[in-house]
Amino acid sequence: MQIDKFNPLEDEMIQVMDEKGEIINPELMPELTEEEMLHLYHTMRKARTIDSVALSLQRQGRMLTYASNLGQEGAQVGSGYALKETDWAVPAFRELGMWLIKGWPVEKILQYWYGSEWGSHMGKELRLLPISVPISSHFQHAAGIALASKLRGEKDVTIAYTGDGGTSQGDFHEALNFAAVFKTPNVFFIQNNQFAISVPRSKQTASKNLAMKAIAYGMPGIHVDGNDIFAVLAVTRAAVEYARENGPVLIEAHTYRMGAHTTSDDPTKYRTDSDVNPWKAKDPVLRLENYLMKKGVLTEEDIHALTEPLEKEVMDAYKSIEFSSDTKVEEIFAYHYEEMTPQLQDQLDEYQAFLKGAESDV
Ligand SMILES: Cc1ncc(C[n+]2csc(CCOP(=O)(O)OP(=O)(O)O)c2C)c(N)n1
Repeated sequence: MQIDKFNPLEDEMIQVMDEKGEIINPELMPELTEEEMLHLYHTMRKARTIDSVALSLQRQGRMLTYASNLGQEGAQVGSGYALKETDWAVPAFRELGMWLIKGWPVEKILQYWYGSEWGSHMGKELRLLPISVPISSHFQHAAGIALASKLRGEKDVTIAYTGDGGTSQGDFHEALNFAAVFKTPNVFFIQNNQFAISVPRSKQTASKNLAMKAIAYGMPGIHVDGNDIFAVLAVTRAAVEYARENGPVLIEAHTYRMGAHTTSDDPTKYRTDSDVNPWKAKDPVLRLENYLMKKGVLTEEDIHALTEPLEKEVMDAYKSIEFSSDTKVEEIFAYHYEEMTPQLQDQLDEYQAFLKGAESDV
């Protein structure tokens, strides 16, 4: 696929597989063995299982706030699978499928949402940055990491994720501008799930699509069906290879957040069943399931047989970290920089002085 030939102004969206799992664009079908396809399917099912277990634990009061990924697994797993092991990934907070592909262990993911700082200690070798809740601020980090890779001649690509809401943030535009000027090896990946909490995509921008933002910065922009894992993989693979040699690419993956924004949100306040229902037929997991069943590599029995072991795996992972939240406040200051910045040191000193004061008050 020639990534720089796509014209986002024409408002087309790249698809490989339709809603019934039929391949409609065979020339774009990514090269994958059957084993790899089953691995992608398994990872999407694992993501879905983590979501449902975490929601249930949160409702039982055993988990803090949780952000659901339901319906976005195709965009997450497909894009993550396009990366080489040494490529960097810089997520927002709704990238579960990509985290699994990158190798962030299930127990660590659950530990993060459980509220323990230790969940974010994923080790340097994964080349995965911790969750970033401040919207799009991490786009600046992604541009910086890619510039560093380029200056060191390492040929690694840095992919950064945000939602449609994140594209309204100044950091998003600054990072894209910087990356295009310095031709950094970045892929900027927007999961357009149609909402930023209750604010619909139509209130973020008057542009026809988000991919066309790339044109103003001077980089290729591609619009892809985010619920079609083959299309997402094909587009992201091509974008990653383009970025490795030439400079940044912007991808908009068109998807839908089927669940609530987080466990503190009630989406019935701002959307109805008739908004959500049409997206059920576009479900990325069902779509891949249909394809694999037609191909004869997956049966109804296989599909059901996965449910219990996955639930057990996720629940066991959770039990291994439940009650592990003994983070000391000092650890929060110590982790993010190799050497603590003067500002952080000031804050830590203030905190320790406060503790001393509190002790002497007793
Ligand atoms: C800088 C900043 N402003 C506001 C918020 C509060 N906030 C948390 S999530 C969110 C919406 C994000 O929407 P989007 O980027 O579309 O991602 P999605 O949640 O849909 O995955 C907002 C406004 C924040 N975390 N950071």
